Amino acid sequence: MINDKLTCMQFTNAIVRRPCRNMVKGITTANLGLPDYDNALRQHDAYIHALENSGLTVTILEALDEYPDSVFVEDTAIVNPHFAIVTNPGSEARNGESKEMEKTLKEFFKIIETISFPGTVDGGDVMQVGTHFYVGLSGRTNREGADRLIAILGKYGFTGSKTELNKVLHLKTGMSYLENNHLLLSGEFLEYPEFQHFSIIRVPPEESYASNSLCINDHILIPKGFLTVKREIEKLGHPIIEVDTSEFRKLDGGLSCLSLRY
Ligand code: CIR
Repeated sequence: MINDKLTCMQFTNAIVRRPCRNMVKGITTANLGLPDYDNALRQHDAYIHALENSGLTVTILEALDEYPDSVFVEDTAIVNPHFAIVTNPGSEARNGESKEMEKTLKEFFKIIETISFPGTVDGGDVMQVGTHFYVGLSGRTNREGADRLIAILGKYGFTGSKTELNKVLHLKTGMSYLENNHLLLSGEFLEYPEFQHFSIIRVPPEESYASNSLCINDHILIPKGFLTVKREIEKLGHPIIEVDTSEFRKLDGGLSCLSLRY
């Protein structure tokens, strides 16, 4: 399933959902003020262009006002070219989002698996590295959900392991796999033994938001305005696309949260 010669994860498709007006009611710990809806729409347009410029065909779903956080589609499913796993998001306010996403996934995937109670999983806690998946145990993803996810992945020849996190929202809030063994890593995760075999790009605390970046088809998307991280990633030699996600940051959301890629 995985081609060793590839340098970045090769994807052909992405699914995004337009931000809704109610996004101002989204869950947040950020203390950065309320998002500006019109600016969020402009930033979302630019995000879609960045995905397209990385070679993806993007399916754009309509806004869902009943779910203020529904722009963060990554949490609703785990997808790859062969199958989709509909998650069971751990926050009550967001739990129905995955049912909405399932309707779309049925159009694109023949095989759909699901995580259900008592298990909860947010896709932001799931990081793929080749045929292995790191699954964060967080305030959103519980042990039952992670075990169920790893069992499902096992049916398709993938492995999984669990990592407890204490300080950040999701596993990928603090790390991104940039292929070829490069791991962008920050905060509490820097000393975790399970990540020490990677070639670690240390993210300084003041740029921790940029730990959530995206490697797509030889391009690396990074959030705009994080110069140290940008300089380090430039050394990998991939074209970099900077994307301004400041309105989504106000809701604890980063680059990966805004799409499903497969
Ligand atoms: C939430 O708290 O669920 C949203 N405000 C942010 C979700 C960000 N998603 C992600 O990191 N995958």
